[in-house]
Amino acid sequence: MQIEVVTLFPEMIRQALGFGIVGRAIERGLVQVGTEDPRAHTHDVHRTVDDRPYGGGPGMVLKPEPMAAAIDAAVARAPRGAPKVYLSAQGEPFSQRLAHELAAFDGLVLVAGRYEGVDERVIASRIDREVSLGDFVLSGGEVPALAVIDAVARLLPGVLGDARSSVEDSFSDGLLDWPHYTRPVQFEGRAVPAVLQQGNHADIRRWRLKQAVARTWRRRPDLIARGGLGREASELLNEFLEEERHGQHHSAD
Ligand code: 4H6
Repeated sequence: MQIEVVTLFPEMIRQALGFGIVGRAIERGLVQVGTEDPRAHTHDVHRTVDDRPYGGGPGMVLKPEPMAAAIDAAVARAPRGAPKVYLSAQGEPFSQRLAHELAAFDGLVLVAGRYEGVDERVIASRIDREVSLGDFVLSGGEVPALAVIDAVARLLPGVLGDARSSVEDSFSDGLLDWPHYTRPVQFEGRAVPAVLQQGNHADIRRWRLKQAVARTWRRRPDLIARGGLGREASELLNEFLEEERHGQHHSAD
């Protein structure tokens, strides 16, 4: 997949992508990431990319001409049909589902805003989807663009080993992950749960599903309402709620 990022801080993108799973995917040529700097598309001595907002108020707006030219240059390098995505708090919520959708394309053009954002006419003429990482404000769209690149890259064939790809399915089933433990068996007075030490794989599978369901119930009840639990998950949630009713509390759950 070829990803182009339109950004006033190309180094921020390049630097961050040198590490870990995504860094390896780029080294192996499974993902290519290019950047396009709107400042390279200015023509005045000051290389001006921003201007005061019509209607007044604080802050500055990214001028349309350099942004549009930078997007056009990025699109010209990207594969045909690559969706143009603008990262902003006004966008549709990003999700694992959207990551899968974007991973199905051969390319992606990500547009990162700065200042108060991009002139709306550029969004109207050149952007296919406006996407938000969540209900919070950042000083630029680069970090969200990096998050989208990471989430999409790990879905591409060959980027994760087979064993790891199936772990991603544990979110695709709509639940939060279960807790993880490694050695030592005792750490600061806390033991690894006995069921994990005993090594009965059927028991371990049920325990993990129950932990995942209980955690999701406590932390993200919206996910349970939306997803509708499977039969086994429903049974395990009832077991958990029953135990909770009888006062067997586990503070970390
Ligand atoms: C577009 C428009 C994404 C991008 C305005 C971007 C949060 C998210 C940005 C801005 C972002 C998100 C610039 C407005 C700085 C505030 C960059 N913030 N901002 N939730 N900021 O995905 O001032």
